[in-house]
Amino acid sequence: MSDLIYISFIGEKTVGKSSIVDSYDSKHYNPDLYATKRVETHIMKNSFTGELNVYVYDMAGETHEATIIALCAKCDVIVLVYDKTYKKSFRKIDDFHNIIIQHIYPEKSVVVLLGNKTDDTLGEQVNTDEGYNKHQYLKTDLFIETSAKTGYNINELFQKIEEEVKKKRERIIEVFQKEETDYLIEPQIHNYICPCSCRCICPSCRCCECTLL
Ligand SMILES: Nc1nc2c(ncn2[C@@H]2O[C@H](COP(=O)(O)OP(=O)(O)O)[C@@H](O)[C@H]2O)c(=O)[nH]1
Ligand SMILES: [Mg+2]
Repeated sequence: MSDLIYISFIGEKTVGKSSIVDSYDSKHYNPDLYATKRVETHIMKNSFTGELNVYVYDMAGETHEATIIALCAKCDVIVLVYDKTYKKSFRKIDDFHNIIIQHIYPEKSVVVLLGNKTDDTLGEQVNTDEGYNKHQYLKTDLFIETSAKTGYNINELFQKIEEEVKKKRERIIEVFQKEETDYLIEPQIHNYICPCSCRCICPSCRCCECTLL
């Protein structure tokens, strides 16, 4: 099992995707970031357990749908970002969600809804309840509000992502192990022994093509 977490940040331009990653990575806010011109990648050491590396794709606001699809297939985590001070970016979340939901595995992928710029309370156009309702409506795994500017909830974001990824990975292993166990005990449940000399204990495989079956 890979110890890398692949994360994509998706959202309208200027919602703060690069600033969130930068704020976590460098531990300070840089108001002079250049606009992302293409898909950017950052490799960061997770600062909580130190066990997991976080690999972030920061997408430009106008990233082509095909690029989003290709990256979604690869990612463990998709963070859908909107700007709390810009209603249009919140509405756009539905479009992005529509694209990604068709191209991810819900059992494997963690989808996060993130409202950024909590520090700008005067400019707020999307309140916490609206964000939370959208999270419930879209059934995203996590909902969080952050400020890349003040650092509010930035560490918590990555911590929660890591916890959620671990949970999903453990669940996949559990299901896989259960399926293996079920397969092994199934013949005993049926209490089946092939009447010919092949000693097959599976009633459905027809491995011996026994004419007595
Ligand atoms: N007030 C405030 N401004 C922010 C915050 N995060 C980003 N910005 C500003 O929003 C603008 C766009 O940020 P950027 O990270 O480039 O957005 P991106 O296009 O989504 O990557 C920049 O001027 C940032 O300084 C935040 O949490 N609060
Ligand atoms: Mg950017």
